[in-house]
Amino acid sequence: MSALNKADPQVARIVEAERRRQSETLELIPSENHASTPVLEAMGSVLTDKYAEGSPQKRWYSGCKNVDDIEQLAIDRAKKLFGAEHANVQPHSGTTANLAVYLAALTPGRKIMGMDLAHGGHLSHGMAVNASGQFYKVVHYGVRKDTEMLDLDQIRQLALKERPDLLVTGASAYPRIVDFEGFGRIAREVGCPMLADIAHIAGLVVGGVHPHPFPHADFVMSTTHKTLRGPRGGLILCKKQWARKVDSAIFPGYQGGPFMHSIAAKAVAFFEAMSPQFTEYAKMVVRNAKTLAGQLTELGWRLVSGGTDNHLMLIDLRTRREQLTGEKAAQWLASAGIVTNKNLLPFDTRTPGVTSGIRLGTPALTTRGMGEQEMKTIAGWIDQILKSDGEQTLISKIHEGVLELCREFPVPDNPYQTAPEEIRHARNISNPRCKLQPG
Ligand code: DSN
Repeated sequence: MSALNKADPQVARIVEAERRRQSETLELIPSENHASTPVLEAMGSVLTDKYAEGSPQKRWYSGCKNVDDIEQLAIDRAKKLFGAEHANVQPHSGTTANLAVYLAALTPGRKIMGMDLAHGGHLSHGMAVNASGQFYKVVHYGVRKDTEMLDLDQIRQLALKERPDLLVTGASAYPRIVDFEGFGRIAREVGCPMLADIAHIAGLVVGGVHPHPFPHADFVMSTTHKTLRGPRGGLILCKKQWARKVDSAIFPGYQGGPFMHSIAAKAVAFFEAMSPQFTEYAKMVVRNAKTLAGQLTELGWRLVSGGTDNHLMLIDLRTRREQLTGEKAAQWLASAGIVTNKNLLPFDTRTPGVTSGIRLGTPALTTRGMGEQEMKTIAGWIDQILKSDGEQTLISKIHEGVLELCREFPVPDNPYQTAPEEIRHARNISNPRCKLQPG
């Protein structure tokens, strides 16, 4: 950052402040992670200078030889990593990727059926305030009130009644396995294509700790920066017959010039995710989440659906203190350096700005090399802060502990060299970079 420091110290200072904030806090927002330095280097490269509307070998502008090479490499790696027939690596974000799939699969006014945001779905699954809810008819499914889990029989009944033109699966706040095979059966029975949104769980899917959406889904979309630990961005994978429609939905449908620097960084992240270390990382993310969830439960906190199968969990704050809101809880935890987000619970009676829950996840802490012992410590801190009604002396004391833990587990330059001790041991990873061969 020395050039930036010299040229624009004002910006450099803010970037440095964010680097520090990340290194001195415990990041428990389940959609956040720490990308490796190789990913960051690709993001910060000269590829940002190039316009490249179109796709490899089919561009509108000259001078695309190198960006053709990088995009083709990213496409090939994405297809290999996810076992996909076709990949488009250009989406700028997950929401854009979802909208592009709708544009590819549907004409405006057709019907999508997706999970309600209030039950853990996503804005782009048909919320009225999102373009998806304005251009398409929408029917939402949710979780059962008694189990707080998806019930495929109920979803099937709704799908048979509503006859959607696209069935959308996947979530942003659902702590359980999504049964893509079961959803695929429903889509086939209804006679519509299926989209699996794996933005949250992509890293778990490629790490083999969540069932794969292929071959059940016609379209799979993801972000690249959550459990996949790449650069901020999106990705669409699909069956061959949808390839042309998906590509033209992205360009010229929704986007102009692709971000070639991001595409290069996606290529790096796909390469990293093919490594055995990444598989171990994905396993550890889930193991850590189960430990954190188990400990919170033991301490008396009710978790939505009773626990987790993936990287995230939702604490029902009302179980211990009726008046406690997600808004307050997240503020108290943040003052101790524990970063979470307020989140609606299924059937929540509070507003989205207040909420009765907080959402926690383990991808970023696992990248720092933390393991089960640290999860137990953090669960204890969360419990103490929430029970104390945000008592300041306690928060300050816990903040000291948080800083100490952060120093013990720094944000790694290259997470492939800082796997948890037990993983390093099990795999005898001395120089993981040497083991990474382009796939
Ligand atoms: N903002 C993302 C999340 O936190 O889950 C979803 O887009």
